[in-house]
Amino acid sequence: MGSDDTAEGVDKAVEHGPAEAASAQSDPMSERPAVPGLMSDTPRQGGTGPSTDGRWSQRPYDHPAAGWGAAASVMRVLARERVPVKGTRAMFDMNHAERSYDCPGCAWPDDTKGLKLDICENGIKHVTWEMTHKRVDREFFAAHSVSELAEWTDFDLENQGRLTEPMVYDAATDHYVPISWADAFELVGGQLRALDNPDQATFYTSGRLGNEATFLYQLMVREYGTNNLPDCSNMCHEASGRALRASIGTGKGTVDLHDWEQCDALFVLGVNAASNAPRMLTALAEAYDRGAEVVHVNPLVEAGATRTIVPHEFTDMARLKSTPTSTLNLQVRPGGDLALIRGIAKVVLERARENPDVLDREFLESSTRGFEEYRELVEATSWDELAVQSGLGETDIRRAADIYLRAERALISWCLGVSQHEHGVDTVREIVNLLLLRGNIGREGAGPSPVRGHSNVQGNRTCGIDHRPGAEFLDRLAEVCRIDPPRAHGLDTVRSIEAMHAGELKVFVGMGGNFVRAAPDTEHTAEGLRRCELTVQISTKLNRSHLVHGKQALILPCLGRTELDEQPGGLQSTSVEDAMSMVHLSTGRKRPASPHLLSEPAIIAGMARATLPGSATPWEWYVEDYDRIRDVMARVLPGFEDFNTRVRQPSGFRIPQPARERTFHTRSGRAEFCHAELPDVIPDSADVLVLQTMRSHDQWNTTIYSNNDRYRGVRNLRELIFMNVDDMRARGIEEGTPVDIVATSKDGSQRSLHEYRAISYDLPRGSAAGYMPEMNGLIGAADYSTQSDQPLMKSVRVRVTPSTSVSS
Ligand SMILES: Nc1nc2c(c(=O)[nH]1)N[C@H]1C(S)=C(S)[C@@H](COP(=O)(O)OP(=O)(O)OC[C@H]3O[C@@H](n4cnc5c(=O)[nH]c(N)nc54)[C@H](O)[C@@H]3O)O[C@H]1N2
Ligand SMILES: Nc1nc2c(c(=O)[nH]1)N[C@H]1C(S)=C(S)[C@@H](COP(=O)(O)OP(=O)(O)OC[C@H]3O[C@@H](n4cnc5c(=O)[nH]c(N)nc54)[C@H](O)[C@@H]3O)O[C@H]1N2
Ligand SMILES: [Mo]
Repeated sequence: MGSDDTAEGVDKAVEHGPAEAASAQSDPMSERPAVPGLMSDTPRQGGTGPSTDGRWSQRPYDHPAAGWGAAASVMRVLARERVPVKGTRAMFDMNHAERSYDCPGCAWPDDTKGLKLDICENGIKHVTWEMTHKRVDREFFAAHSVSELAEWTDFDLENQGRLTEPMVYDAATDHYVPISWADAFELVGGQLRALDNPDQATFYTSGRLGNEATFLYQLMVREYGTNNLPDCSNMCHEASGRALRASIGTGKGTVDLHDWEQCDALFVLGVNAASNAPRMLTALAEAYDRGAEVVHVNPLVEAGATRTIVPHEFTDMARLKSTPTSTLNLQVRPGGDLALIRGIAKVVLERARENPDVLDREFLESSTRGFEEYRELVEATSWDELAVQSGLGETDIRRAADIYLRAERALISWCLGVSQHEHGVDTVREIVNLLLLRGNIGREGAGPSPVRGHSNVQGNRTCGIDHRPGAEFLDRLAEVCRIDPPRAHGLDTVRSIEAMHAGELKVFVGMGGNFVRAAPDTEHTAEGLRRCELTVQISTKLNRSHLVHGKQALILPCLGRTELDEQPGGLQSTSVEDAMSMVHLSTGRKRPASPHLLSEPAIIAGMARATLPGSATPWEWYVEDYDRIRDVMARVLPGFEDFNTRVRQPSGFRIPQPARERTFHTRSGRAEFCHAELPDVIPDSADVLVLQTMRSHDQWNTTIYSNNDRYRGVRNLRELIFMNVDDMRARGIEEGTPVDIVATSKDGSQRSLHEYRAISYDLPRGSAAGYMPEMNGLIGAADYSTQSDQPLMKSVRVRVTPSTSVSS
């Protein structure tokens, strides 16, 4: 089960010692708190990737992104999942053929021209991971106790294949044993009915859930009586949503792919496009080719920020022809984006003193509020401050400003590098401030463009997964669905974990995802889940969250997006919304992994009926034909009118985006300038580094495909920390040697990881980087943004020292 993926570019690598070298010492684990759910008997604390005794190596990657390395990696994955033929067909079906399914990977929109093969390496990996022929059945669970499985790596858990039937935890034997669907629903319903009040249960959503299931899920939860609807978005783009809502009256970006094709300047902040939104590479290369300027803002120069081989241009691949994807790379300090953007605004305002037409004065006057105050704030901010806080020199900021000013149409996009910080909301609002200055919103080729994560995370929010629902939405839900939804705000991800510890939560339902691994403070989250009376996981594959469970626990296996969903009304499709607000249908094409699987809507309906026996909602009738769910959604959700007809148009339909038409649904009816103070993002002590936790190229959030990170030149290693070489020297750390990492939380508590490999990397002094989810254990429960309640996954304050327990 070892890692069989080979990293491109490692042939010239200096090979370091085997990974075990660091672990061959007297047992340092004994003095450490055990990290629940991780491999307890081995010093390899991560325990997420495949076990390996292969040698690890790292060398800079100097090839263009995508290309044949990507193609070769895909072929290996297809072979591993034993689906070469179907896998190949699957990738041609995906996103394109009539009645096909939407890529369950990222939320980047499809190429609506429909002429090209809009697929990517990681999307294919993702689909084949779901399509595997391997199965986790009752014999598997009979053979392995939960305690035994808890010692397995996360890779090995998921690598067993697809779950096949509902299972319930049997405490007497410490095994999961089969349970009928009816009994499983009754167990959920019985527990929920028995709670003192509905707020003692929480209902998590991962961003994979289709819109129809989403709508039913939130309906069930609200009819039951709570708004406890935490979701992965609480860890992802919550900040973006809140900022955009405050600034322009809608929680989404305003642009679509056409705008990406029209802009003259494109700013890409905090995105690792080559790994996490590979289809964006095409847009970047096309932009460059037609003469648009592309600015990448990132502490790391990621692979997609230099050159790419356009993934679907097979002739380019054959000729190894690459296209540049950038005109300027700015290696900002972590959290320094706000200072950079303010610096650009400062130059814009400076120029406007000479030439007032630099500003879109008419737009500023007619459609915005708070401009003069913003001007004063920016002018009062010194270049020294901006330079220190951004980590960039004035010259670089001016270069970026020149690009912004030269552009008739500018588009700014961002992802987690912006949102997962203390000042994520202020930073996104500053991005909007800058756009407003030159009227770069609500016209072709211009606007804000958050790059969403999960394929339907945006649709989930649109369709009601929101722990802070608006009154208007609740009123319509009440009227159309004839329920009395609760009005008080519910719990998000961070607060759900708190409530578990306070004994206020008894039931956790996870609609997809891998909560214990995705959430911060792994040990603390695990303990919270263990305190629950019941944990329910609706999943496709076995993961850590099945093994870190409540007193009672259920695994409810569901159909994946690639699979045929047959109901009495015929073959069903579900709809999804991409990062640019396009809603379209997705229809599975493959025979289900097991005849005992139910669709997510069917599982929700089953739980709802058992929980709400007297409910007037026609749960079973909805599930017979999803058109019926869409008809109700059309009446509740603005922009979904005539849903069933419009979603069947060839590329679906776009949800109206008032801000795109320069209609701002803010209280003032205008776009609002934000006047945030420039945050101080520099730690007090020079000893402290700001650590970001990110994805490797070969993982999907908590799903690890291999221990390689091709574009960062890493092979066979995940327990690493990338550091600036001068920071290493200052701490007496040699290249590739083991280090201990101690994080200090906002509340003063400390968490640590031991024997991680220090790797020198081109990143700003004072910063460091490593992989999630291994490093989630460093992020304290108290470490979330007060602006967004998002865990601070991109700014963990750490001290790094050579490992004490190792004789070098
Ligand atoms: N293959 C694959 N695709 C995915 C995912 C996956 O795991 N695998 N996950 C999906 C999900 S849910 C999401 S949300 C997205 C995540 O997509 P990304 O946001 O690309 O995810 P990360 O790997 O966390 O990378 C964060 C990036 O931000 C940069 N960064 C860190 N701190 C800062 C900062 O302070 N300022 C700036 N400007 N940049 C910074 C990092 O160097 C890195 O390039 O991808 C989605 N797509
Ligand atoms: N330190 C740190 N932590 C992070 C982040 C970070 O950057 N740093 N990123 C955060 C972000 S942006 C996100 S979005 C979260 C991700 O958090 P989650 O969404 O909770 O995690 P995933 O790893 O995407 O979930 C994978 C599991 O989903 C299940 N699954 C897959 N497909 C389906 C399906 O079709 N239906 C159902 N019901 N289940 C399915 C499988 O069982 C699989 O094991 O992690 C967050 N955690
Ligand atoms: Mo995400």
